[in-house]
Amino acid sequence: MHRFSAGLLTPEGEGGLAVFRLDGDGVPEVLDAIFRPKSGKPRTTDVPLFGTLFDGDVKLDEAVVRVHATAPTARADISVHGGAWVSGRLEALFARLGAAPLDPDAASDFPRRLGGGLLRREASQLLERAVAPRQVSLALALLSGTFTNELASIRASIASGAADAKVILPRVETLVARGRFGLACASPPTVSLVGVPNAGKSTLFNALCGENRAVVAPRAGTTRDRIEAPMIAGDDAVALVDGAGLRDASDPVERAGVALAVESAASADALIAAVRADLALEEQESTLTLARNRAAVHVVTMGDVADPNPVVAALARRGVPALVVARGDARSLETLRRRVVAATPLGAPFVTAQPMPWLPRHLRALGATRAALEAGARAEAVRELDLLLGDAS
Ligand SMILES: Nc1nc2c(ncn2[C@@H]2O[C@H](COP(=O)(O)OP(=O)(O)O)[C@@H](O)[C@H]2O)c(=O)[nH]1
Ligand SMILES: [Mg+2]
Repeated sequence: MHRFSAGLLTPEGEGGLAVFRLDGDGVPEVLDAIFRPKSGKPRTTDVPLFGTLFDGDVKLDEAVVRVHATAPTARADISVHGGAWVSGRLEALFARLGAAPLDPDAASDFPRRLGGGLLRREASQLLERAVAPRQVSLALALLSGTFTNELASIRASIASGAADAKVILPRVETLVARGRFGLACASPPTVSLVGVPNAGKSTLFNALCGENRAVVAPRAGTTRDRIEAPMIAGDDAVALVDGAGLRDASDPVERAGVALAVESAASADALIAAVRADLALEEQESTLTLARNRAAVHVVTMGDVADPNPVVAALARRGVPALVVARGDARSLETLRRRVVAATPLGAPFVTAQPMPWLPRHLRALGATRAALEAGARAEAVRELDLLLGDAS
């Protein structure tokens, strides 16, 4: 007697993603044996969980597992990367665990639930260009239908006329509120380094991205161009930007570089303000002004040249906490990376398993939906959601 059945729901070896369905009373036991959720949280129905699949001690792939709440039997969908290797290994594993082939009835809701439309294609592209685990986790959650299902459900409530706008609006607003986080997950937020010339910005830049990209030299005004490189911290990626130091430059090329740096800083999602320990704060006002009222992490550099404590204390008196980073100290660099990520929208208390918009197009459509609902224009709200869903609804 088979205690579960298993089968591939997606076309064999064709997509960037493969979805397996497990069905039957033995499913919880099988999941306990092969899946370790990253959060360590217990499985809850209908909440996609990101984690790792194991065959014994061998890691097979990262996966999103979603246990169905409404199926007649225990049922779960496992989303993994596409391609023959992972699928083949999983099929062999399920067979060894005693799986029967998946009954077509147990798979029949799949095309409707997953949707094959624009949102799905967008999520596949996100998966393809992901450089950090959080992007993979968002893409897999989206492919399992988090955002699509919530949009379809909101659309149905509006179209049926059953629910009051007062009930629907908060659901739309909840999605909008996650937008900054969603966009930052999908496309790394930018973080600009600012500071006076020779503050050690390029040294920090290279150390933070783990690459020697920016030229470091004792001559002030060395960096002029805007240089960008990915910085990975924990599960996240941000785009780190280095540029010219802030000063009144006489050289026209350097002056153009300073203007570019100020512009980069203005449009960045967060700043790293490099403050020299061996220079009075009064001589670094340009740095502090740029970072005022911004998401910023203040770093005291040159702590080996001068005692950093007076500058740290002077900053504290202005209500600005600062981190002392010694050149080449891996631990303080890692602390800095984490604080930098926390200063961007990625620091918001959301998780990728929640439905959320993650492209500007999504946010615009949700804004239009909200406006239509506020104006009592239900038909228009439905139309906006249809556009957003594309051919998925
Ligand atoms: N003693 C010391 N020198 C540093 C430190 N950080 C950078 N430097 C040196 O200071 C000079 C300017 O550094 P750089 O990173 O180019 O500064 P930037 O102009 O802000 O980009 C270079 O000669 C670096 O080697 C530090 O923490 N301590
Ligand atoms: Mg530099």
